[in-house]
Amino acid sequence: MIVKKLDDVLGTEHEVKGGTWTSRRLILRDAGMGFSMHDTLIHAGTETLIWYKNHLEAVYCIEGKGEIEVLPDGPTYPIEAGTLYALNGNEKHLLRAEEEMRMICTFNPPLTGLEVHDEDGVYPALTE
Ligand code: 9YT
Repeated sequence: MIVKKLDDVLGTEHEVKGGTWTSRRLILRDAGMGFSMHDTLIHAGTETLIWYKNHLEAVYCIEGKGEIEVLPDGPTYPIEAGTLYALNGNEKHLLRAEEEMRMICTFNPPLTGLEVHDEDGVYPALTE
């Protein structure tokens, strides 16, 4: 059994900063759970291009406000505390934060820990 607090991750290599977000990675691949789980901040006033070609991601907003625009043609959905979105079709999207958004993100397959987006908003596929 794993018991962890957000404080255990802050200031470690598992507090990963992207240009527009900070991801506090709580459960990673080495936990053997089959998914990873992150407590992620999307910074206010930002727009992030994301395209998880190699992962499925579900995101549950617990604080803040923004929107997600599915590319290339929409739709655009508002996001607030209590909104979940699940990218079950590897959708390319733009994530905008009007206020700082705090999101609980789960990835399948799990991230190993240190991934940041490439220029297309992609995390690499795992190679053994
Ligand atoms: C919602 C989202 O995908 N934000 C980017 C960061 C990512 N979720 C992560 O690595 O925690």
